Amino acid sequence: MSSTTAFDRIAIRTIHAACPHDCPDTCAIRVTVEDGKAVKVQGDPDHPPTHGALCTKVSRYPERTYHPERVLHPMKRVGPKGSGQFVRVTWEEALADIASRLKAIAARDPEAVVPYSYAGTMGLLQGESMDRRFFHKLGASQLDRTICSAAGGDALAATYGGKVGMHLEHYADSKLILIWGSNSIASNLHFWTFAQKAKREGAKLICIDPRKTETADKCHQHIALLPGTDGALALGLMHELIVNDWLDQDYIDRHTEGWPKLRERALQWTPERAAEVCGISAEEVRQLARDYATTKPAAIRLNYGMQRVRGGGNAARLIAILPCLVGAWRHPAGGLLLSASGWFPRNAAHLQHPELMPAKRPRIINMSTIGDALLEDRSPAFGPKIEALVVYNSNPVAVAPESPKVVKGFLRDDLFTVVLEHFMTDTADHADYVLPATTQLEHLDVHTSYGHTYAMFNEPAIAPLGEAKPNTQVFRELAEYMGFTEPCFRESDESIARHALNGVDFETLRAVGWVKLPIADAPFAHGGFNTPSGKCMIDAPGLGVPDHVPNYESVQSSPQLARDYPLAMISPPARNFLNSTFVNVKSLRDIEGEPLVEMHADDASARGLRGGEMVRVFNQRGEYRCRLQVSPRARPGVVNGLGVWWRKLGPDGTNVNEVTHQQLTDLGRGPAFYDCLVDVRAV
Ligand SMILES: Nc1nc2c(c(=O)[nH]1)N[C@H]1C(S)=C(S)[C@@H](COP(=O)(O)OP(=O)(O)OC[C@H]3O[C@@H](n4cnc5c(=O)[nH]c(N)nc54)[C@H](O)[C@@H]3O)O[C@H]1N2
Ligand SMILES: Nc1nc2c(c(=O)[nH]1)N[C@H]1C(S)=C(S)[C@@H](COP(=O)(O)OP(=O)(O)OC[C@H]3O[C@@H](n4cnc5c(=O)[nH]c(N)nc54)[C@H](O)[C@@H]3O)O[C@H]1N2
Ligand code: SF4
Ligand SMILES: [Mo]
Repeated sequence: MSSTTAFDRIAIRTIHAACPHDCPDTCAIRVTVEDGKAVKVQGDPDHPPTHGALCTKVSRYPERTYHPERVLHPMKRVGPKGSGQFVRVTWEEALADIASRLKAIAARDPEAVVPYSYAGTMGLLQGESMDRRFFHKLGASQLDRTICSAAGGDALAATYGGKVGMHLEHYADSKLILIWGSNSIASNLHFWTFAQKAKREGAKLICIDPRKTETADKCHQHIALLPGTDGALALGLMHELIVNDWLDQDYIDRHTEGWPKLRERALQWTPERAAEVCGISAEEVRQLARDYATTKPAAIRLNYGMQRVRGGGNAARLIAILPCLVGAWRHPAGGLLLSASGWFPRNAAHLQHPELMPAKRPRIINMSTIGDALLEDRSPAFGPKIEALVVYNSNPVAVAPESPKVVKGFLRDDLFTVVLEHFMTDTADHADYVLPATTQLEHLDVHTSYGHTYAMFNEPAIAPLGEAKPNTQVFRELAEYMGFTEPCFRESDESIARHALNGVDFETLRAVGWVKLPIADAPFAHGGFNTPSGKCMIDAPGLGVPDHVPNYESVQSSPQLARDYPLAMISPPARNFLNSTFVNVKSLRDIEGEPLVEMHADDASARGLRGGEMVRVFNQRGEYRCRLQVSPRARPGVVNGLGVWWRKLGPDGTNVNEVTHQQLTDLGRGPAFYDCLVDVRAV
């Protein structure tokens, strides 16, 4: 690791960094450091996909890093669970006690220990290296990291053989772009720049989203379908491609498998039928099909917003098949992008050392049902009761579905909880130990991206603040306290970084800050998908052909529930937060204002609501309070509860996940956050 003195010798320097957040863009950053202090972060204008612009959130990174409430030393709980009362302790005291508690639990059953982490940082080092080695060696339960993208990810794997798709830059040359389940201006800003270029060159932009987002405002057309009906829309489009003879039969014959079976199914989805399910007009389905079939090159930017429902996997498969049916892949500016992460040659064997795991593989706990899991007793089906939880890079008390159960689990007195954090989040409040973590400015890392195809390097810009340590260092030291003697527990961050990606020249990566992966401009122009046959699998082994699957909570699946709670609620990200990160940065929180729910004027007047008042959003699981905004951004029948606020910063100490549920998606066992019925009343 770099030392403080090395930084201090030079008064002003600029350092290559990469944005660590769970955002498709993975921006290249230049950090200006003056006398050991980071004074400015700027986008790096030389980085082709992100070209020198940072979003508002990350422009405030120094404000977040030097925030007066940063956790800067280890802390031990003294008050009751969840009270947030802690005292300062030394690292030695904290690590020795944590190790002895984990040893005692592991001696009974190591599977009673569960790691809980997600993409607070997407770095390969701070997110999936020493930590994984540690839990593998311990024999702890494995964590299935499903909370964001599992349904769509598995859909891409089944269809294309991996999370692969178009190059970001080529969207600039598309003539039609379907922005599908994505609020790009908020969550994928650098894609939007390329879409704008295309628009200036005459491309048509169509947004498919239940919410009239700021992105929808700037597209030529907005199709406001009901949540969880994207599969029906895709089938309706296929119907039109077939009956109008708009298929690229040559591409289908050469590069796909299983079309005849899906063709039969699609023929049953007339525009009228699809339109009724989607809550749109048949003419919208017909026109969209005509645009998609007759404009070339046509590109789809799919995002994870559309797969957080019961049928999210099937819907993503159906949409991923569309570019094959019209031969859109033949052109570099045609095709689809949901995630590019599968293009990166991650060296998981070196990063994670899976061979450290016991021969009998430990059980797998699904992070999306952590509420239920924490409340389970030992049983033959479940295994041991969870006795210890080590949380890092995640804030489950705020972000996991059905928080009444998550909170109850975290409040268990017989649960030992360690949280590695920058701040006292809702989750950290429930810890037995809070350990101070470094931010991206303070540690070294290597990054992949899910929105572009450049490997990225992050050089530490400043020395760790206070007593903060990188996640890698915490697990390195904890391994020593546990008595783990394998040499991999002594490997330095720099050495891990050198081995993190196969076939990417480390010296270039470090010197330039990024390396572009060698991927063909039109990667599937001649087939060559990542599947065993090289074909796009319309009929995927073990899954059959995809179909529309209605939401768990819908008129079709649960008519009584739909009478009791007639509003479908989605809870997409707020523009100025990143999931629950940045909610405590005042300048950004001031822009967002306060937790709110958007509702269409008709739904409001039917409930005697005028807008501006405090309301209860409720269902059979719970209720939370927030401000009502009567807004044209909401379509009739759907309410939008924005952002993942910190519970303790909400008006009643809860947030939107108070009402979401833990039922899982059809593929990937992910959460169905946007498959949720509620009603709303004045407080
Ligand atoms: N500013 C900001 N940027 C972010 C994030 C953030 O919190 N804030 N989150 C990051 C994360 S974790 C991720 S996973 C990525 C991707 O993040 P996503 O969660 O995909 O983010 P959005 O682009 O907002 O896309 C969600 C959009 O899908 C819409 N939607 C909801 N239900 C449906 C549906 O059933 N069908 C369709 N067609 N649309 C639906 C929502 O109204 C919303 O506009 O973005 C990342 N970027
Ligand atoms: N209702 C509803 N719920 C949702 C969503 C939704 O759209 N609606 N979106 C879902 C999605 S897409 C996702 S991805 C999840 C995201 O959920 P999480 O992965 O939990 O993401 P964040 O809320 O951003 O919390 C990340 C935490 O990691 C910490 N962190 C960052 N860097 C580091 C580091 O280097 N070391 C350590 N130790 N900690 C660090 C940050 O301080 C932050 O508190 O939320 C999901 N929850
Ligand atoms: S959050 Fe996204 S847009 Fe903002 S700086 Fe990071 S990668 Fe770029
Ligand atoms: Mo996510």
